[in-house]
Amino acid sequence: MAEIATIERIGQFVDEKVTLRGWLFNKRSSGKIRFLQIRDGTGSIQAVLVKNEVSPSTFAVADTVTQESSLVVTGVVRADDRAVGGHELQVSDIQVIQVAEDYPITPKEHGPAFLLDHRHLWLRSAKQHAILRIRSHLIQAAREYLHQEGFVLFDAPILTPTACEGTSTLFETDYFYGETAYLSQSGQLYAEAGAMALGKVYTLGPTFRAEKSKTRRHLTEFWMLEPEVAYADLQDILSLAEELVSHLVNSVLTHKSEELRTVGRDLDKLRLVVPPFPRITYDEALDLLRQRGMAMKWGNDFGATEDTVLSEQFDLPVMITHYPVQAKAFYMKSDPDNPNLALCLDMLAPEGYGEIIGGSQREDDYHQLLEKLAAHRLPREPFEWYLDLRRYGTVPHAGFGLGIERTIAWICGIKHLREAIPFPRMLQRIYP
Ligand code: NSS
Repeated sequence: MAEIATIERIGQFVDEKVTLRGWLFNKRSSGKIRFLQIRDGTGSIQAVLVKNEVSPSTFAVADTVTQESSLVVTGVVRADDRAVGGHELQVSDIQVIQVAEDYPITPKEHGPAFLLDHRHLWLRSAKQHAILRIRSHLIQAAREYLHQEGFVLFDAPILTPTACEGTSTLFETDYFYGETAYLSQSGQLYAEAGAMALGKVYTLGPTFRAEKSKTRRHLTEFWMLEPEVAYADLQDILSLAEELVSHLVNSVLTHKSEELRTVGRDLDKLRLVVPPFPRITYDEALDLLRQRGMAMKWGNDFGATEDTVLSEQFDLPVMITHYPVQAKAFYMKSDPDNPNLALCLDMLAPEGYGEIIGGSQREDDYHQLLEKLAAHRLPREPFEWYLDLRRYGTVPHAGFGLGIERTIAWICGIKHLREAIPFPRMLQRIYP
């Protein structure tokens, strides 16, 4: 019996006989040789069958087997510089588990709607496979980084009684006894309770926004990483944000360079992502926009167009601080030097990718927070627990949320968020 190997680790088995368990990706033939491109989830490899070296029945399999048929292939691993990945498998035996029906996704071009309808199969394509491996690595790297920095994982609820990021994008559902529950827009408010209990915490989970916008940057279900720190101010989390983001980029560059090449990313652009990141205020950003002929009234938040233009001005992610309070959420602390400004930050990824982080120092004063709730027309009662955090040992604290899919889209250089999550949920899509 040959040892069961994975393509990822095939280099450890040069000149040894191994068994690979996978699927047929592609095939071609040339005279008395058959080339099967096999993928096994960890990578892909070319398996070579030579007519005189295998049994006639094994050789015949190569001619009948179809794209995405499941196969168990045994052979000797050969190092070969010309082969993709540097290795080939010289096949001695093939066991067909299932001959696949006509596979809908062929090597020819397909439109996005077709691919999204077949997302459950599209995941197997080389580019999608690479993006999802980068996603897995990025989340792992974020967890490890925060763990090393002394953060405690703190899981926030998904079903909540209140809004966090405004009432216009809430998904509503009936709860028991006539109550209404909302799908969480952000774990932040709960992370604040966590920070008061544990000091430094983070949440990582799915969040929901009933966004009616049909843009390439909006999902209705997306994942957010939210660190929250007690005894921290805006400056502290600006530093945390740039350290975290540069660590993530560097970690993907180090460990997932092959995948980045598969998605066609310009690695040199990513290598530039080293702190310090440029920091500008909202007013300075407004000036930059005006210089580029984009008239914007002071007081409004930047939209996708403004974010794109701003982020094209920098090679590094840029952090924009001190937005007008009226443009931002109720929980943000106002700047004591200018109460019209919020102590907040947005981080915009370069190359036109736009916002990947939103965060702030939090309003820690009980009376100020009451006023802010009223100004945003939010009811007081469901926020009583949140007000308690200001009644019992309130301290300055701050945090931010990093959008996982936006960060992946930027790092992978893909235009649309729908490829950065296994099953995207968008305005007009909940299938498959
Ligand atoms: O709305 S945010 O700007 N901020 C918050 O939710 C804070 N409560 C986070 C915090 O301070 N703990 O969203 C944060 C990030 C934003 O920068 C995007 O990267 C991402 O979450 N985000 C989204 N990604 C995909 N689709 C949608 N609709 C979306 N909305 C925000």
